[in-house]
Amino acid sequence: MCSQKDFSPVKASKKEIYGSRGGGASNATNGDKWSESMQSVFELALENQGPERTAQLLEKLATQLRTTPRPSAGLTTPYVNTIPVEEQPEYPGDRAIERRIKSFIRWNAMAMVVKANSNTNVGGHIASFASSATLYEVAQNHFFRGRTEDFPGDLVYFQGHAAPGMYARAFVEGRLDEQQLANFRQELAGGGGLSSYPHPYLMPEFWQFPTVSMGLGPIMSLYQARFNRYLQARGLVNWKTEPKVWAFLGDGESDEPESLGAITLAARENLDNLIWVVNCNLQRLDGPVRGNGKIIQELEGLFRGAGWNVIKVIWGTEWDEIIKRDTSGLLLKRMEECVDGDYQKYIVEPGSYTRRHFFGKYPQLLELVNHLSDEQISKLLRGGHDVRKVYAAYKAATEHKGQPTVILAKTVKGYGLGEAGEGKNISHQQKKMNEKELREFRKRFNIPISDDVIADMPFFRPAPDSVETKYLLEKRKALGGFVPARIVKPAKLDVPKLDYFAEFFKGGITEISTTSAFVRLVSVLLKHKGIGKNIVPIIPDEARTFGVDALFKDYGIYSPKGQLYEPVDNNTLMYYREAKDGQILEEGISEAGSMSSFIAAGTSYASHGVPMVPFYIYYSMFGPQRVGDLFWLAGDIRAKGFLLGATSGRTSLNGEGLQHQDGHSLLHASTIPTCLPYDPAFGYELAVIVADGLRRMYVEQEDIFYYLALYNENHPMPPMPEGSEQGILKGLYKFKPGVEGKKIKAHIFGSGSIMQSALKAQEILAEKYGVSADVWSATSYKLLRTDAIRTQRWNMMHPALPAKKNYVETLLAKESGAFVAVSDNIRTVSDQIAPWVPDGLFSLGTDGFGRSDTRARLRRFFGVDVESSVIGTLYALAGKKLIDRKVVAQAIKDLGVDPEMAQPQLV
Ligand SMILES: Cc1ncc(C[n+]2csc(CCOP(=O)(O)OP(=O)(O)O)c2C)c(N)n1
Ligand SMILES: [Mg+2]
Repeated sequence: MCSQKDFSPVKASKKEIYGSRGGGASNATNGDKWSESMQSVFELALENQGPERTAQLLEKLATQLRTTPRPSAGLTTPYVNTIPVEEQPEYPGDRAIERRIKSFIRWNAMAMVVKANSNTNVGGHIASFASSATLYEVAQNHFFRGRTEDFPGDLVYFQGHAAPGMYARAFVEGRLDEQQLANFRQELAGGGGLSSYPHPYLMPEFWQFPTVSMGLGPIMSLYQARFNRYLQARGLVNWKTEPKVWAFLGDGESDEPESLGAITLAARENLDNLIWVVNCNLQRLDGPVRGNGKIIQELEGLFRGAGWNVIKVIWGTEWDEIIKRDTSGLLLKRMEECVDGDYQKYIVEPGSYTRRHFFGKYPQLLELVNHLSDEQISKLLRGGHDVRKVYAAYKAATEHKGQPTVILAKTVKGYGLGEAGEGKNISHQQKKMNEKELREFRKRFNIPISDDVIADMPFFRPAPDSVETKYLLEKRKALGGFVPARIVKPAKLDVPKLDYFAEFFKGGITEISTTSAFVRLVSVLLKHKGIGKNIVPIIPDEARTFGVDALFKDYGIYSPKGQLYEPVDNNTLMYYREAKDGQILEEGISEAGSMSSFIAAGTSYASHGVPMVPFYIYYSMFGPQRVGDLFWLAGDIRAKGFLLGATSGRTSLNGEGLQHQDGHSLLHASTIPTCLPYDPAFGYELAVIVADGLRRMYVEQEDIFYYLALYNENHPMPPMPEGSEQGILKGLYKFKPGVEGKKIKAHIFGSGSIMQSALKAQEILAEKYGVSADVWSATSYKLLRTDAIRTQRWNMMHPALPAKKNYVETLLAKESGAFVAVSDNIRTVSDQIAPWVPDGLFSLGTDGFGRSDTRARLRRFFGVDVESSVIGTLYALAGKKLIDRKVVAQAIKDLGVDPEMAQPQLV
């Protein structure tokens, strides 16, 4: 216990404000002294004032600390590098050679964009890569590991707008040729070109992850890192070394909810296989990201609060000495009080401005830079441009255990572009450079291009036997190969044949919904010897809604921690069972997270050579409407698997109302080129579609995915009509012919639950109105349309040859009468095939906002119930003059439909 006499707090000099992080003179010993001093004050207070008063005093001090004008005080550290100089490792590479390589890459990246824009207006970005070249080059020379025989390769999410830099490197590596570079953003040009951004769909051997829609790269990388853990936990991979997942994102990109919305998951699940690098150039497209604040400090607070390891890389090596020499603490004060808007200005203005405004605010600080010229001041590097600082951060990040790491690297947008756009608000859009600017760029980066050709912006690749080429190739070889590279070794799955699903073809005695049929189908698949283990059921907190909870007990919910508690319902059949090797991904309430898991699982065949079959079942309204950009991305990234939009249909999900009742996801899904949307009415259709999907995706290796609308209305499940498989898959087949012997002929196309309206309407039409209506099951209007437009294009381009008929035309060639479609979706879904139906198609559908009521009332309101289907068919027949209009009027009366009833509002 200390006595009053013993109490002699160490006198701290101001420079110790930097603590052990300042990179200056302060060190761990001083930090210990501070800690000792505070401990002794604490003990003294306890002794003299007692615990209550001591608590009050401490609370008062803590309040003072919290109100210190610094964002998220308590969660942020001083505005200096996280890794102190003393802890900085030696740089393992040859900095001079690496700088030359980087300069060549910088030049080529700039040249390809400027060249492309000199004779076209295809756009492109220079400034993003200019700011992040060092961040990528350090990783390329020392960290990114390529795929080898026994290592799957690190998975790298490159910032989309930095793509020219990745092409430029691949060119210097000898992987791309001049022609490809010259055709940047001109993919349809002769000889082939390069896609604007990372698109595996367009460059399937190069890019792995689409990232340019901001926010998607970050969230996908996070779920990818988690999926890697899932694969390991389930014993599906056996990696000697675990791959890292790297994601590079912009500081502006951090504004996207997808970027930050799931970061707690990474900490909760201890994803130390995940490293994010935020390129903090302080700018986004229009201007500063946080002109009036500090994006680095704001992000540090957020990530630290979320449980991440945060490494700030703010100042370059030249600053070390200046920081060290500041004994007043004023330099840190100045660094902290300047906002990002100020820092941007220091880049654009000459060194004299920085001297006057930054250092000059406190005259003492001027002394720190008296020995530097204005020019030297203007060249004081930010940390993200200093390979030694970046290397230190990457090394620490790759070695860090137990937490994901985020590196916040401060850079300059458009670094090296000088007058043409360095640090300017317009720099994001900059894609032209005049000859003077090109010369300056060449001089600054020492590019060996002569005066007479500089205006043509030739690409520059060092000779194969040059020091630079040898160095660069050796580095990549040592790290396992080139990155990015998408290497797919086709691996077939032993998928079940159609007869495995025999139980679905027999029909059922009890009435069930297609959702229940699906849950049964998945449980059957999970038991399959060939692919059971490859199935990944994904669910966002709706398992009990759809009956997926039946799988909890047998398959378990994946949790890296297992189950640390006894579940409240462990005496029930469907208890909430979490397990370290659980097969189900229960994502909580996050459709974006669930889609990211779907994508990670659906691309596992490419990322890891381990094909997985995701079945993501969710509330259909919260599918493409909610996270449509991720659906679109699933196409780009060549994901495989099944998306199940359950509780589909504007009127089948009764009671839930406007924000739940979905009548348009099928249309959304139809817009994705590699998505096959289906609207099955019966269990056997579901089985045929899933069986064929498994074959196409996992045996034939087609890069496609499925969207299936599922309904929650129970109805009879009939046996499969013989020979209907092909029709089911193509999108239309005759399910139940109308009664024979009637003069008037009609056809009703039904889908999903509303097939029941069509079937009952068929009976009424025959009994009361003398109409024989065939009922067809329309399983996919999109696929019918795709077939039709393909045929149409062929016919248009081959006018001299006999015209081909599309599937719809062929199927309906011998049919006559009126054609009517009825579904629980907006009419545009069925109208997709109208041009090819003989004499047109009359669609009934659920256009308009849903509302809460019973199915019966909703279906009457929207006009898709039995009665409306009868009236619609008669009306279509009257339109073709096959019956008299009076019959329609009579039917409206007979069937008790109020012609003046309220209508869904449509504007
Ligand atoms: C979802 C989405 N919204 C908008 C854009 C358009 N956009 C392209 S780049 C950009 C600014 C990016 O700023 P930042 O993330 O800071 O990247 P930097 O180029 O500064 O590295 C914007 C808004 C986009 N690509 N994606
Ligand atoms: Mg930025």
